[in-house]
Amino acid sequence: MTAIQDEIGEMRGAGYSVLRAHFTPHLIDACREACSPLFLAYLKRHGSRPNRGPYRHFLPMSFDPPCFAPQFFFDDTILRIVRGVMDDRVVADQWGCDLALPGSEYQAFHLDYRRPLFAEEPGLILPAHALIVSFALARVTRENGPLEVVPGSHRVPREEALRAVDAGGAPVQAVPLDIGDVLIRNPWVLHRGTPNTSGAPRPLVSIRYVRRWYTDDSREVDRLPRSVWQALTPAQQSLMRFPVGDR
Ligand SMILES: O=C(O)CCC(=O)C(=O)O
Repeated sequence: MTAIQDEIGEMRGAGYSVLRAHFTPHLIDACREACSPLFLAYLKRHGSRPNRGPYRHFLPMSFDPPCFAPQFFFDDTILRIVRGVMDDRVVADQWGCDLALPGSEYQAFHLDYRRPLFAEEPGLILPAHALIVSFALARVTRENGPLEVVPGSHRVPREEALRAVDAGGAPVQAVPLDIGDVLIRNPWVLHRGTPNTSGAPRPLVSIRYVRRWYTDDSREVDRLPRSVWQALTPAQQSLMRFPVGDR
């Protein structure tokens, strides 16, 4: 089995996988330096209205380089895994950041979807039609709130998986991340944010890839500047489902 097939196997079984030291630190450093002032400006405007629970914000990421880098979206290994789990026609449709601020607490375990694909069969277990690819702009340790996941819970009806977690009968795994590590996860894996007891925000950036037939605009996205769009190859453009701006 190749390494890619191993990762695809992990995604099918556990529902998540971490590629260690995958992105070069200078890409992450450049992203963090450019985004930090934008995060501060966002918090100035919206800080009193957290949208993911107390002291937690999900905000759209800028597509202005170097917040945006093509390497984040078009990485060959990541795309081979994402396409291997779903199919060759996937598109990216979300680019955002979960900012867990000091003071944030445990979230309830949850899945990341608003509506089941088939409302009449909410417990139906289906192959993945979305995957979330995340990387952190600061090391994620026990102190600043790693994501916790319940491996394999995407293969169990949600109510049953939640009952098992409540009863302490399901394994819960914290996912600390170093700079450059990439977490790929099925959003149907039960997960929660954990408390940030450090003195600094914990930014976790995410790209969502979905099967081309799936649409859902539940999360705000920024416009892709026209100049950035025009610099992409046709193959890259066909992977991007984002509004393109005028400039
Ligand atoms: O930021 C985190 O650690 C988790 C956030 C999350 O899962 C959510 O808000 O849905």
